[in-house]
Amino acid sequence: MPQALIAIGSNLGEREALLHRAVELLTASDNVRLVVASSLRETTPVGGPVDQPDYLNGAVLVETSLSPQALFSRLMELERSLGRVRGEHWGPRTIDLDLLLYDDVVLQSPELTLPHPRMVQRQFVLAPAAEIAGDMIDPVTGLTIIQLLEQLSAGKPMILSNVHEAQRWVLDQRRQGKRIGVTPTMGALHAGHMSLVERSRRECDTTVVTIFVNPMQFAPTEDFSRYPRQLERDLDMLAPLGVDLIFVPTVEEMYPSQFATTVEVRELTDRWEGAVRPEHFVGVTTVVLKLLNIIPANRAYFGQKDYQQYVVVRQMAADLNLPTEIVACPIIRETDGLAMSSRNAYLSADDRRRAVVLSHSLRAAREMFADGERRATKIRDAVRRTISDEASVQLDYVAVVDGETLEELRDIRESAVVLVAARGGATRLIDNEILTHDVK
Ligand code: PH2
Ligand code: MG
Ligand code: MG
Repeated sequence: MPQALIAIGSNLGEREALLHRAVELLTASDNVRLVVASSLRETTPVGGPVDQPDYLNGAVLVETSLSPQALFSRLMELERSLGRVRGEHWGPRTIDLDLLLYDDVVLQSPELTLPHPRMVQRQFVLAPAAEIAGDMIDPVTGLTIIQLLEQLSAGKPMILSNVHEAQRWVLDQRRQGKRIGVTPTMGALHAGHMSLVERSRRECDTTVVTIFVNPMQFAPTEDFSRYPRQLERDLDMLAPLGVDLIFVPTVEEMYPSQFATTVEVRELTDRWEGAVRPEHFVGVTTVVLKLLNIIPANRAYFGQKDYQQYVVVRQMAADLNLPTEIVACPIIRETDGLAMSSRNAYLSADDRRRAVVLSHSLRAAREMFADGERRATKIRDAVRRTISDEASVQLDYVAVVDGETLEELRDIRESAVVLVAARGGATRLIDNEILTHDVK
């Protein structure tokens, strides 16, 4: 039979008697059976009016044949029958019965959200829940109640999966005058991501990381389903960095079934990656705009590794007057020069060794430029030859482009960007190099 975890609380009237009565009434019928109840503890009110009395909080685990909605309605009925009057938001209440988890159900409906969207932010909920159901898993983060509690108590980042909770949290930070930095990621974090987060930590007061493998930016033939997902490892990597919030929405949360809007940056997205991956950038700009609306940050950090993505996102931000500054951070490389990417994990040992040809070819371009070569075609052809020499790496394109328009150049004046894309085995690899006078 399904198990449901319920938080109970009271800060008005005979608190203890009310809580016992609620559990008794809830588990009196055959369709709800008590598995275990936690101890009750005094807690300081969180939120709501300033001088409200302390709460008594606990949690109960039940087995039930009721559906989540039916159980939820039952809890509401009980609240009414025990004198709960709905008045002030977060005001004092004789009884509060919150459905936290119902097996591994993830649900988003106007009346009921599962898991409970504020569960992970609240010590007064997680502590009694950990006492009786520490191993129960939050189906959104995959973390146990005990892990969520540890995460919260150690001053570790808040993990939110609910759009409105995340938005409310960030808006509250902004009201406190904090400068917010956000690093949007698809998880499978590596040193490149870490460098973005570190920069955000240096430049901003509050640092947010989003982890969302965005289905809209993958074509049906691409690697959405096998894209690496390793949230626990990602959280461990972020732990020492001092991140404040990690936003990990579900696909249903980001794209409910009636979702209908896309954002397209024209022209810049026709070329290069856009030509090889036709719908890709629409997916990117749509999700980035959504993420920046949910996390209204002062700055958003992107890797220069995805150079065209950076230019496209910057164009969108300018065109749509986003208040967020789009920042690009330098490419972080493996010791042999391979640009870090979550997709490098797909490479076989052989392909991994050969993949270094991309960064080698770019180094050659940099040297030619340093030696005074300004004919873009000469540089492009040299890069192309280097990559073609590695027979097992299939070249998609090499281009020497203007860093803003992404149009191919004939002659380089101030600066240029060399873009390369290739396939090593089945894995797509991209890299780039900015050529400028003043650096190096
Ligand atoms: N419930 C709230 C708001 N604040 N604070 C404590 N300590 N305990 C609660 O149960 C509680 C609260 C709204 O449901
Ligand atoms: Mg409630
Ligand atoms: Mg509550």
